[in-house]
Order: sequence, then structure tokens, then C-alpha cells
Amino acid sequence: MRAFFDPRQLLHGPTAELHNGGFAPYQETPDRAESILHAIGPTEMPADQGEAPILAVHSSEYVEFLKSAHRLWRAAGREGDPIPYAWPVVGRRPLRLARIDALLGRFSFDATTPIAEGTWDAVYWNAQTAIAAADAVLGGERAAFALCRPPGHHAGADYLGGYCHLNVAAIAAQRARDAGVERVAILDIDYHHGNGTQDIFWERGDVFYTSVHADPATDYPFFWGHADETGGGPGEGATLNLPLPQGTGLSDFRAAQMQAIEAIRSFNPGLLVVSFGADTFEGDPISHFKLSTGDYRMLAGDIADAGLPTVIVQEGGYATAALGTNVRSFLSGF
Ligand code: Q9C
Ligand code: ZN
Repeated sequence: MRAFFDPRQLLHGPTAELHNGGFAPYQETPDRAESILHAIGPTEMPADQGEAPILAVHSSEYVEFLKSAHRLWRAAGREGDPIPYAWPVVGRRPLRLARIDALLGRFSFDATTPIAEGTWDAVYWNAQTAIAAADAVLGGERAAFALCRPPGHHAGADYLGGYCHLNVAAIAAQRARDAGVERVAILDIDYHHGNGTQDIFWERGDVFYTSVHADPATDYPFFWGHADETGGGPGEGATLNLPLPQGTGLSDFRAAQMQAIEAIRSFNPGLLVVSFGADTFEGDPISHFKLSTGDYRMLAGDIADAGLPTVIVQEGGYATAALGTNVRSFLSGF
């Protein structure tokens, strides 16, 4: 399978994150990409398609914020990386905000996603990697893999969070729409619900979003991913959430994924984007499912059986030493 990666994706390297009330080493490390590269072998560099496919998903105000946040943080006399601490909980009027702390709150939903000096370059090339994989599939490949890092599915049209800045799955899906694919499905099998992807396509009937994930009553991102969220307006019925309890192993996960695949088949898309997170792994340090390395091959086989042109984008997975072999197992099932 063709696989894409750009070394500039390693430029995003925050040092610390807020975790359980204190600072801890940042979990979403460049080593994650190195682990995957080591396991899957050579990758191709993406072409540069510019900002247009990014701006087809994200607001220009948000993109300008991502580009300038680290510089504004330094200009405010700060050390370290920008981290937000105040949010507009109730609503978001279009305010003309100036101070970096206000901007951080406006364009984020949590405090776990710093913006380091190299973040914009890293996430720009991260997006190009997803676009290149989408273009390969649009060009006739049966499946292609985007080694995305940082992940994307928690990022909305105008907000970051959950280690995510640009929503690579949404960018790939929109790329397919803009290339003339009438209906696109997204299957999200990261441990966490992909709130950003859901939000981006919430009112869209042309992009079906379905996710198997840890119950948000107990797990991040808490405020999205509940079973009664099914889409709004023209998108009503085009969102399907399948939350599962902590401790879930292969058989229950596989059954839920099969339900998601059946719903995708009924939607009859021309292309599938898989948000693949390996944080469902039994050894993951921040998650609570019980999948083993060999399970990923079987789960991928079920997805491949749907017979759809498939773009696979990497999301989470924090058992770094095992991450590469877990990804390789998944890709081997196609
Ligand atoms: N330090 C993805 O898997 N942080 N994001 C939870 C643990 C948020 C994970 C606190 C976890 C987000 C793409
Ligand atoms: Zn995750």
C-alpha cells in the first residue's frame, strides 16, 4: 500500500501538557511517527497542494491564529508553549479579540494542545500528507495510508484540542468531495470520539460520520460522542456514534465496527476515510480498551471487505514502542 509522510511533521514538539492537575511530559511525541516509520518501511513525500484544501475545512481566522500564536506568545513575554486557560463556554459571538490568551481560548476547547514554534509547519505538511493519500486513492489506488502526526480528529473548523490542530480526516474527505465524489464516509476507530470531525460534518448529508469509541460519560472528550447525537438539519441521520465501556475487547469492538460498516454500506459512499487510532491497544498508557496487535489485522479485514476505495489516516496511539507494529498489523489487513 502506498504510504505518505513528510519529515516536517516532526517539527511540532511541545514539551509538557496539563494532565490530572499538573504538568506531565507531552504524550503525542515525534517518536510516535518514528515508531511507525520503522515498522512500515519507506514512505513517499506529499506534493504541496497549498492552503486551499485546508481552508475548505478550517476557517481562515483559525488558520491565521495557528500561524501567529507562538509568535504572539513570545511577544507577550512568555516562556514555553502557548496553552489556553479561558474559554467562551456559553456562546461565541464574533468578538474582535487581541490578547494571545483570549485568542487561545477562542480557538480551542481544552488545555492539552500547545502550539510549539514549529507547529504550523508541522501541521501544514501533516495536512499535505493526508491530501496526498486522498489523491492517490482518487487516482485509482484501492487504499493509501497517511502517516499523520499530530493527529486530527479532535480539531474542529475553528478550534484545536486533544493533540489535534488540523483535521486531516476531514481534509481528506472534503478533498474527495471537491474531486467529485458525491458521498464520502468516515469511519473513526480511535479510542476517543472524533468530536472535531463530527462537528465539521454535523449538518452535512453528503459526508457520513460514524465512530466506535470509549463512552464519553467516562472518557475524553466527554461532551460529544453520545449515542443520541445523530446530526442536524440536512445532516440528520448522517452521524452514528457507537460508544463502548472501558475494558472492551475484540469481540464487542468488532461487533460495533461491523454495525458501523453496515451503516456505511447503506449510505453507499464513493470513498471511505478511516481515522485509525491505535490507542485501543491493551498497552496504551492513557486508554482502556483491550485490543491486541493481531486484532488490528482482523479489524482491517472487515473494513476492506466493504470494498470501498479507502484513505487511512493515523490518529492516536501512545504505546510508542508497540505503535509501529500495531499500525503494520492494521495495514496488513487491507
Ligand atoms: N494526558 C487522540 O488520541 N488528553 N487524542 C487526556 C491525558 C486528551 C487524545 C489527558 C487525549 C486526546 C487523537
Ligand atoms: Zn485517541
